[in-house]
Amino acid sequence: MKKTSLALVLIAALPGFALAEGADTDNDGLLNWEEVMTAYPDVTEDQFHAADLDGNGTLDAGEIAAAQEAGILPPPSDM
Ligand SMILES: [Ca+2]
Ligand SMILES: [Ca+2]
Repeated sequence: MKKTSLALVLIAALPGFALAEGADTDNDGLLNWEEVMTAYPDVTEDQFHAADLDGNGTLDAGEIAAAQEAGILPPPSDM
């Protein structure tokens, strides 16, 4: 299972995932609207829905990274 462990380490090293760790209060690896609202009060609900590319109500690491690039969420360096 060494390959799995390596993959997890690589995922944890992604900037988007590092951001989620600080704002992800229930530690499920996803940001829901309440977590985004709490961590980033400047983000509107419309922006949250725009960042939720698959519309499932939570932001995964990829959606967070895309939102950071789009300027919806602050980049990790601003944390
Ligand atoms: Ca969460
Ligand atoms: Ca989503």
